[in-house]
Amino acid sequence: MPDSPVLYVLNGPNLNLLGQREPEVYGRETLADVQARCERAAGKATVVFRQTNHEGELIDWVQEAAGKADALVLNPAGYGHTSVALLDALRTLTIPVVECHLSNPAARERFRHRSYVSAVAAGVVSGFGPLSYELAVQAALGLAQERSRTADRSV
Ligand code: DHK
Repeated sequence: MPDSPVLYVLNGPNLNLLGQREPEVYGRETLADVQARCERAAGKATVVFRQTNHEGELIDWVQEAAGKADALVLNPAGYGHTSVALLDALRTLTIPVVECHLSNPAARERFRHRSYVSAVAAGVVSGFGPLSYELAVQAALGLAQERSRTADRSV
């Protein structure tokens, strides 16, 4: 891993509405606030932080991350519960993927209990509001660092 690793933080549909959308579930912070938290938590790492409402665009970014990122934090939002195509894209990655949710889907409606992303994620952080993102960033960078140490040892 380079001195300044690159971390992709990708966000799925409706997360652009954070702060206004169901604040009792998702809180009052905006996506810009969450981005600032991620950048703070990432320290010297470069954070590429994006949001889209479009499944194909999210998949394009996952594919882009394969060549450019050392780790990925993903809040797939609703697509996590539905998208086999997103799962297939994630399966092509060799970098660590950390799934992240503001709410705790396991404590919500049944249809939110299944996550296609969890099948390929190194781990899941959920239920801590915007703090979930900070924890996910720390975990993703920690995993990337361990991975590069292991790779160094094998040469
Ligand atoms: C965000 C969403 O938009 C929902 O579709 C997921 C997730 C939960 C979150 O908690 O961040 O079910």
